[in-house]
Amino acid sequence: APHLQSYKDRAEKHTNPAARALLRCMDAKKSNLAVSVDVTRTKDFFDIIETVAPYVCLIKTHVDILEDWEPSVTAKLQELSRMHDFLIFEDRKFADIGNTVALQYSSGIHKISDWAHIVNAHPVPGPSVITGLASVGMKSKEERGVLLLAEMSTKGALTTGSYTTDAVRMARQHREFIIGFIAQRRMEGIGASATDNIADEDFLILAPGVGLDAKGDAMGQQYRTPAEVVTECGCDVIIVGRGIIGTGRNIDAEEVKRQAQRYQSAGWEAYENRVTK
Ligand code: BMP
Repeated sequence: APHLQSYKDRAEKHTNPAARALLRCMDAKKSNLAVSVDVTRTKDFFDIIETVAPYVCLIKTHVDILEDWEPSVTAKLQELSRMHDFLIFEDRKFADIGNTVALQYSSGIHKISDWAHIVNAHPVPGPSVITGLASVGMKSKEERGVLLLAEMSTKGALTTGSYTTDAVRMARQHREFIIGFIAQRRMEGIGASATDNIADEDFLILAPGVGLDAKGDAMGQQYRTPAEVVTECGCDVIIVGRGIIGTGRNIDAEEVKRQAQRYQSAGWEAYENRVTK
């Protein structure tokens, strides 16, 4: 089972270049921490990224919330990604017909496929959402991969039961491009039939809804600790936003750095407790 293997071993075996790059980076930096940089001003966005960069394997963005976005933002983001060795995940949550998501991924002002190593998609439209994204991402010369949202962290989410199982089945049909899931637990083997070759299945599980102090927010978000998420539930990457960046206003760089270090150690310790068991 992949979750008992080291990130390093999994990096060597994985067939998708973006998944390989992420696992390699996690091993090299001893970090399974992704920071979600949910701020509206470009200056704060880069101040946070430069502060947390040494402690993360991945920076998660919502570029559509930046008020003063301009094309140079993504050029600078890519430069920082190379300089500090982290991957970029645009949390775009595509959820439309194949033709539309292909355009949303490649075009518009953000041209996401030019700079994001990883994006995500809701499985709700069925396999066409994957076909659409793959028509762009699989043609790229760069490392590209997609995560399906198999579960959400919010109270009352509809992503349960057969919806989640069917999401895993959809991913299994496109393992060269679907590198894993946004989810709250491991998904390998779920919904598999006897004819599925699941022995070498290695889906990365990236889990949002992680916090060491708060249990939730006023809008339905629910938090669990890195130990619950990584050791008990077998997730690979912890995604942390406000636990590290605070409210996103009046950013205190020293505090952001302290929290990033704290979550990096907690996430790594939770991983070590899992693989050495
Ligand atoms: P925070 O740690 O501040 O609650 O932020 C969580 C981040 O993860 C947000 O950017 C949100 O869009 C994202 N997210 C989530 O919280 N739950 C999900 O199920 C899926 C997400 O993408």
